[in-house]
Amino acid sequence: TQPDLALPVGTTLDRFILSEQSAFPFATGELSQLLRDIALASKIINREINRAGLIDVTGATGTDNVQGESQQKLDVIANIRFIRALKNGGEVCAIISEEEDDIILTGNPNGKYVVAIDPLDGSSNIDVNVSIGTIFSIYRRVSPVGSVPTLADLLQGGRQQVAAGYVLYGSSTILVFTTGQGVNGFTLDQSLGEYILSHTDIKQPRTGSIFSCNEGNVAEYPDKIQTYLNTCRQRRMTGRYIGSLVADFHRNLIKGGIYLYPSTRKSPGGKLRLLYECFPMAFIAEQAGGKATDGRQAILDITPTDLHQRLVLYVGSPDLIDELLTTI
Ligand code: AHM
Ligand code: MG
Repeated sequence: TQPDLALPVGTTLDRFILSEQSAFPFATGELSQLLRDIALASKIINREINRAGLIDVTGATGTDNVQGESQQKLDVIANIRFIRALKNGGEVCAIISEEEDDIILTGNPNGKYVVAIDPLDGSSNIDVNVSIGTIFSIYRRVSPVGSVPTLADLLQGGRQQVAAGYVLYGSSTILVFTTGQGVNGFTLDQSLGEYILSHTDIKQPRTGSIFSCNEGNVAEYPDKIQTYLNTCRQRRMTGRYIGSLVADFHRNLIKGGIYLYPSTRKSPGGKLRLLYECFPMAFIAEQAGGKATDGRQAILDITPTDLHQRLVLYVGSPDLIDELLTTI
């Protein structure tokens, strides 16, 4: 049967995923299950974030937290939760997480997929009730199913992503993802515990009036970037910077704008991580009509060499990125 590609606002995430899957007659449903696993883990994290101030107070919820683990920082809890969900799900053979140095083998050598994840991004905002996020990227493994996964499975390059997304734990919680057929957003209805389609086929405005960067670092940015930022100010564009990539990206995706994380003295090659920050955001941006570049080439065309490689990132509305590229 023909899939219903234009599902209405109000559709549940599960129904949406099933519908996308039916567009591929030979799909086994494993990717669908994987997306559902990530969604479930994110709901658990969402719950933990919402009462973060309480779990941190020793004794307020008992000495152990809900996972039966001693009280731990939220980013560690998020890491544990996502890895557990991906291990239990069975579809994933290997994971790279911002929180761990090496590839994590899930113990499912028959899993067809590998995942790169930043379980809780925006660490400086975690303890102060400001928006934070989860970022994920999914690849089909290149090593034979049943064998031990290798580095090559995770270093395939951004164009090989089969899906990517983020969860923004903000004034409401929203899951935004793409499987290469456009970008859709699902707002968490807390009373139902369900993600509900709220933003269909998201398109980034061609241009916009927002620029986002850490202004405290401006003196360290390359001269040409400083020149570009001066132009933004002269035009009276709006400066907005949360310091959580997911939140800054999401706002600019919806309203139109540009996000910049240039090189600084502390991070000469850029700060953001290629595998679980830049690649997934670049995939989503391109699917929404936006652009992502390091100033030299499209982020998705960069060949990764290292699991935790860092990169300069400029991402946003296509006209603003084009203009930046003519300046630098
Ligand atoms: P993190 O992964 O340690 O949280 O760092 C990534 C974050 C991004 O969310 C955000 O865009 C950036 O770092 C902010 O960096 P800065 O505080 O240098 O402006
Ligand atoms: Mg991060």
